[in-house]
Amino acid sequence: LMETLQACIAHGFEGFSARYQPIVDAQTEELHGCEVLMRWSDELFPEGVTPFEFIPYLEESGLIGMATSWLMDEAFEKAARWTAKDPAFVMNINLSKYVLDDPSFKFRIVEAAKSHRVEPRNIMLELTESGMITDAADLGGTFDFLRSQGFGVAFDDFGTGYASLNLFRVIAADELKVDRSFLERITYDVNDQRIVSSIIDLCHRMNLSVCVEGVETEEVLGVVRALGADYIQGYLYDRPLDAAAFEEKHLDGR
Ligand code: G
Ligand code: G
Ligand code: G
Ligand code: MN
Ligand code: NA
Repeated sequence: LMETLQACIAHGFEGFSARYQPIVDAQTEELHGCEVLMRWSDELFPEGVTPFEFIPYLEESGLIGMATSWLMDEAFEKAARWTAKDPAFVMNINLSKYVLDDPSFKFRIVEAAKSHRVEPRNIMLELTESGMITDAADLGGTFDFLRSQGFGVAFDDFGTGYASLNLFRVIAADELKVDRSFLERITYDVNDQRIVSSIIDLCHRMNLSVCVEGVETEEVLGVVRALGADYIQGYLYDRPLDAAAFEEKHLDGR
């Protein structure tokens, strides 16, 4: 796997692609933006390789920075087009903690936005909670810089890792994404409802908006909406789509 990944990257990111999943406003169900997700396929692995399998390889080998940089160019070009149609459109992109180990990567983000003529306020940088445990204080400085440039910052997969509430003290953020595991029993488990409700209240008190991920049914939508979620992402609206399909289905007529 590692060798094939390396070869594909050396050949201009062969087999790499971007998928875009809509994020909607919880109250109006109108389009708010999207999350861009990396995909990779190769004929040597006919069953497909999920990001859960190949991203750790990219991280361990130090190739994640190059791959993320490639994805940014791919995605920011689309973001420029989509924000022209809808100025409030926000594109979320995932940053592994490892890409930020490279102190120059933050400048690459600024440069990518400039060269594609995307306003930083239309970009939300997602950092997975598990990536924040070790160097939260260092990351705080990096994210302060990115926020000072106008980018939004989101805590991703919240609730699954080992991060403590200290996170809220050392990293200033704009959004929190509740991990989809909290939705599995949310329609009947009062405990899970209270947890999600409390996360939402905490965020609102700290001036963060809340995106709930993994909403698959109207029933779950009803519950998370009642609990006060701001944004919804999930198969109820759509799966991650290629750019052309996303644009046609979700931005047509804008
Ligand atoms: O798209 P999917 O749900 O299968 O993604 C699985 C995991 O891979 C998610 O945790 C997601 O955050 C991660 N992922 C997808 N694209 C990227 C990316 O470009 N960079 C990083 N670091 N993680 C990504
Ligand atoms: O308006 P301001 O920039 O302060 O808000 C930042 C984010 O925090 C907004 O995206 C908004 O969704 C969220 N927010 C803050 N307080 C509340 C609240 O009481 N209710 C809701 N629904 N969202 C809030
Ligand atoms: O970056 P993050 O770990 O949040 O990645 C989101 C992942 O969740 C994506 O890989 C996407 O494919 C997946 N996903 C998005 N919506 C749903 C959903 O409604 N159900 C399930 N099972 N997965 C989802
Ligand atoms: Mn994410
Ligand atoms: Na997540």
